[in-house]
Amino acid sequence: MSRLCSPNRPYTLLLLAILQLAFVLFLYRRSLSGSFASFLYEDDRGGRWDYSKTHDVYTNLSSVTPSPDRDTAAKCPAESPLLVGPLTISFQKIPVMSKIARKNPYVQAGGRYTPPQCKAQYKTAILVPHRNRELHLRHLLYYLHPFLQRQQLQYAIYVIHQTGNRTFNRAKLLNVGVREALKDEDWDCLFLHDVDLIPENDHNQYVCNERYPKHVSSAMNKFKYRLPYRMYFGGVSALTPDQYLRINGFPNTYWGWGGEDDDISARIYLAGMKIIRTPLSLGHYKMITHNMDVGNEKNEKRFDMVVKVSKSWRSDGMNSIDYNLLQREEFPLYTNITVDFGNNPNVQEKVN
Ligand code: BGN
Repeated sequence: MSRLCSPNRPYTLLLLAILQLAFVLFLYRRSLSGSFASFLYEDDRGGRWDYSKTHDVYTNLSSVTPSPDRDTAAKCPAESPLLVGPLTISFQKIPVMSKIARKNPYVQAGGRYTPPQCKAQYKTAILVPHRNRELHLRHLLYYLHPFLQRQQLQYAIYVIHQTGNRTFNRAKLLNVGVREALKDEDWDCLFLHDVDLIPENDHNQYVCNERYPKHVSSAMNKFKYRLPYRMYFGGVSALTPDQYLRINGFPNTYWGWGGEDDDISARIYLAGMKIIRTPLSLGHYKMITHNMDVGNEKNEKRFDMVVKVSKSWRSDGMNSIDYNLLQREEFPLYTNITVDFGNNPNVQEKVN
């Protein structure tokens, strides 16, 4: 048995593949009346990118100057002329917040931005669940602000911070972020973004697909720039507020690592939609390597929970969320939303 479990054994891989297949079939059996769950790739627009030739993430931004009359400025073009393609990304130096703010002079309090030279055609809110990852957050802000400005979007970055020592709950933090962000602005698109993932190509537009929820981080270096499995929906995803509400948001009951993204993926099909993905050539992301977080241990209940999603999704989500908002602060580079999910690490929430 121990030989079988060795990760190098071909039997183990075969067994994992069979388990994966059984899991996916089981998960989607109700929603798809027998047919196999499928997803779509967004139009590639012929892109084959050479990631060996990269550009500085701040390229072209010094040429951006405010239009003399903002009210009469023309609409921004459908594709920004500022885009450069693959970006140079390194995690060796950790930029300090004041330096990032200096490099992004047009970013306003709360991490908000409106293009100074043209009228944005699109409004995107970026929501980042967070706890104890300050260094990762600095990397993310350093890369994401210029990335989004080159796309000529109106945007804001929200960091939703879980206080206290209860087990981390990524999906519930995102529900909180969505509810709070929609109080500020009628956002066209919600980007749900892990703090440790940096986009590698600025043609990966941070806009939603009008028909389907989009999985954006389709090619992460951690998974050798491929999907780890067919229905993967983790990392970075994008939904319109309407799509988000159609799936009743994300589950509130996944405490700890894993499974919540599989629950969300299943919700999309259960609500009668499909997943659309950023093409692999464009959806390149670099992950900042790190150890498992303390307070975000693997959720041992996740397998049991995921198979019950067809029963739980209508009652566990945006319509059942309950939280104690402690603070909303407008920092120079982001809006910080601090939320308290309780303080007892030994008490797990009951799963319906
Ligand atoms: C999967 C996890 C995901 C995670 C990916 C990538 C589970 C639940 C299985 C029912 N899913 O295995 O949550 O994003 O790995 O790391 O563990």
